[in-house]
Amino acid sequence: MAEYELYCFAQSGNAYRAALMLNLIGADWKPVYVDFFKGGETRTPRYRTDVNEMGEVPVLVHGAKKLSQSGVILTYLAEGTNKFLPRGDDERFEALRWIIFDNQKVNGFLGPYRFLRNFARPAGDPAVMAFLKGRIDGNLAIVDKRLAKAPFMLGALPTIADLSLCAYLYYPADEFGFDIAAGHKNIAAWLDRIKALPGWAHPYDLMPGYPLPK
Ligand SMILES: N[C@@H](CCC(=O)N[C@@H](CS)C(=O)NCC(=O)O)C(=O)O
Repeated sequence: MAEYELYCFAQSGNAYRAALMLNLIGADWKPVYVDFFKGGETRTPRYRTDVNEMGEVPVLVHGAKKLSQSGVILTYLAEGTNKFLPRGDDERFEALRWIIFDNQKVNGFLGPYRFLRNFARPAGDPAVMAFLKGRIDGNLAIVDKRLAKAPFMLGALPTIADLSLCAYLYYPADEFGFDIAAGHKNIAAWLDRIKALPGWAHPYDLMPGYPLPK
């Protein structure tokens, strides 16, 4: 049995944060496929009782511990392995600040936008899509500006703040209908830097469930 198990599916950027971290730290891990699209597994009473009362992926199982919320999982892995760990109190709070901003305002809007565009039937209402797109553009610009100062979010080295923020940005541009990297040059260079780290893999290669059956 692998040391870590991660409940996930390929299309989930939220789960990708944890899967990427596990791969980058060279952990002994295996994915546990969650049938979100066809089976609605996260909404079943069994999932909510046995796996996660919040009805979400990712969920990390490590021995007797079962953790959800990607920010918590990233923190747990960083503290347990000393990798991608923010150093000292100032960096720790700074990482938390960006992880919360990301969850609410960057990938917190990108995830639903991509879902409504690609997977929801009927697809998202145009007014809702326009609202989300406006928020996404504004918030990506904030991240891009920050990345003009240093190679990674907190400075010279990558931390869990970077692994959180990149969650949806490696998915194909046509799933969003706009090219994030093309519009934000500092984000594009930063994505290349993360991609160059040993152990990096694309979400569709790292987690099960791609492509979706017709
Ligand atoms: N803030 C959470 C978000 C998790 C989340 O929304 N996961 C989605 C998949 S991308 C999910 O499981 N949704 C299930 C549902 O809404 O029923 C995290 O970072 O882990």
